[in-house]
Amino acid sequence: MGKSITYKILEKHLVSGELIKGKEIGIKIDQTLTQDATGTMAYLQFEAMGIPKVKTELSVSYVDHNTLQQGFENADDHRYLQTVAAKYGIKFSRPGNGICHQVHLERFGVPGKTLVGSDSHTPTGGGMGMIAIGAGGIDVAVAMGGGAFHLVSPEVIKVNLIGKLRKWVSAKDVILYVLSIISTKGNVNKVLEYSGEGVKTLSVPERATITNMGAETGVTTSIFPSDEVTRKFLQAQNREGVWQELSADEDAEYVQVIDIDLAEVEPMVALPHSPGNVVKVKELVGKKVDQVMIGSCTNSSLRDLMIVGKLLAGKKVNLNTSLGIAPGSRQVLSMISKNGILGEMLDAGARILENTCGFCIGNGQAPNTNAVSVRTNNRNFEGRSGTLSAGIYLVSPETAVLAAIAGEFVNPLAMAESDFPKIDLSNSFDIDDSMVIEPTDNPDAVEVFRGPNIGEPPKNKALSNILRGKVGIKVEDKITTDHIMPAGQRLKYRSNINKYAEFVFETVVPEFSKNAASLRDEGKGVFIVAGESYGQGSSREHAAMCPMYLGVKAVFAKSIERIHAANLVNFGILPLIFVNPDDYNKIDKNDELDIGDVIGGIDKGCYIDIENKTKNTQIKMGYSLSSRQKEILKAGGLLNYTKDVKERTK
Ligand code: MIC
Ligand code: SF4
Repeated sequence: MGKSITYKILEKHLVSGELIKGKEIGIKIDQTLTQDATGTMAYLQFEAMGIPKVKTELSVSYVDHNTLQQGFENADDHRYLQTVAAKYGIKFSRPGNGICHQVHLERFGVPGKTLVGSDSHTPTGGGMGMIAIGAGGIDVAVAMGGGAFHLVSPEVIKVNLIGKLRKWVSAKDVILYVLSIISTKGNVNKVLEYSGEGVKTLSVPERATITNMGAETGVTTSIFPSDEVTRKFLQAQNREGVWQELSADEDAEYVQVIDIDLAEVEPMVALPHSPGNVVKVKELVGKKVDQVMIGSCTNSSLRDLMIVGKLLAGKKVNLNTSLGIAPGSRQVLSMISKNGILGEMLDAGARILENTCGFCIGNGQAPNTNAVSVRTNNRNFEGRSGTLSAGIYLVSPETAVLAAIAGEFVNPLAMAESDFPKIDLSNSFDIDDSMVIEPTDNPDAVEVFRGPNIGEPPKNKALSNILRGKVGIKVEDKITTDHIMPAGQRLKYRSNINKYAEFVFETVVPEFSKNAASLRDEGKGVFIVAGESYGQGSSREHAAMCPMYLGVKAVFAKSIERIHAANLVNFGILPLIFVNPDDYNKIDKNDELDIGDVIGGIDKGCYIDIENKTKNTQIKMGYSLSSRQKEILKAGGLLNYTKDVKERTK
């Protein structure tokens, strides 16, 4: 049996375990990336490991999430990140250089290499044939220290692309279409591998739009072959030397094949409040639009902004609609400023925003009450935009810009084919890496800057054999990490766990944090009860770290998403799954629970019994943990475990 691209790369990087579907493996990581909102904790944890210099081929620290700098906190974090990068051998991409995934694709990605990033959209790199995986900051810290990254050997789904997209339909519509087929649930430990003759009709940034938003399906990652198109992209970035061809064997093994005829794909839109609520744009034609935001790591490449600018040329933004545009990188911004496209945008009445995550993470541009906000980013979770009552609609740049001009949804396919702009994506990009600071040759001379916003990573104790406590919260299906640990205005506390923990479940049950902290102070455990797909969305380990700090000991859910489940283990919280999903109905908020012989339960097999003292019932919980994860849990988290291993191997 032949091999998929995924398995070829994994095999080359395998350092532990067997590459057999469903089994845990450890792989060597060539590159890492962090962004500022997750990076501060990742580097604090890296420092705590006591390793003098990163051991990867390349590690880059980006600042792109928190750049509003209201108050001293963000700027303090940036200084910390800059100095820690200089000291430990990490490149530092300064605020203003662009969004991590876009810049990494342009300047650092290498086909065939492995990348882990402390951001769930790290799979953007799959657009150029990398195995690029999002993870919690501490997993990235371990990888920087030369440790393996652990994952379950995935099931690979082939997405066979046939034909060519019509004019007015673009990569975003393809990934929204994929989401309409496989949804946001049930795709844990899978990889989407694209293939077929349609692949060569898509440029690298278009492929990256598709792999980027693959994150919303819950797969481990998505990957495209590396071909002539990839070579040309790298050549235009003056990096042709790192190119290598990558393709799957003819008879490669896949668990499923999804055929997509690109010529049949229509403009799609994800309705509020989930990227999986996908319908065709034509169903919304005429719906009034209050705000349009174009940008984010999904759709902010030169290609996307050139199309947007050309469509705006000579037109005006509708008077009842606000249009904001945030280019993805300084390279894109600089190029559109030189070729006149930026001027077209301004003349049309667009508001030009900084080339960062910005609106995508709720950092500014909150829409009006009950707004219809049409955006090109990848997530439309309730409240993430900063306005709880607003509905966010995720679309392609083409659909977005037409809505901004008309003030309502327009079906791009109703436009004449000949009106679709012709763009020249010249063969070379403007290259200027002067906003990437190289690490120093003299690390001893660097003093790491720690402003008052930089706290210590919280510590946990080894797991107790008996857990007693109360259910602190009971939530339903599809609770995202944005529900657990809000970003937006709260982002600036990412480096200060003590403070940030005050906002756990802020938009769901505002008093959760206070109540949990009092239970913790009384010496009682706190439990979370959840439905399906708990912890969807971002990789933010704060959604595990802050609950741990508040005394959360276990999550009982119908299912838990991959990155969040790994983060829970990394912070010593038991991720338990209802063996019988109906048992979800047998536990309520404030119920007193007892779990006896936890350690025995973990060691023995795959079940733990919990006793609901309030209802006088027993519930069977299951788990799927590797032996390594069991040891991490027993140690009280990955930091303790890593220290223990270091001690033992001294
Ligand atoms: C997101 O898109 O949700 C984020 C903000 O980029 C997160 C990371 C974070 O919470 O800092 C992600 O995708 O992992
Ligand atoms: Fe930034 Fe949004 Fe991309 Fe997350 S999804 S990295 S917040 S642009």
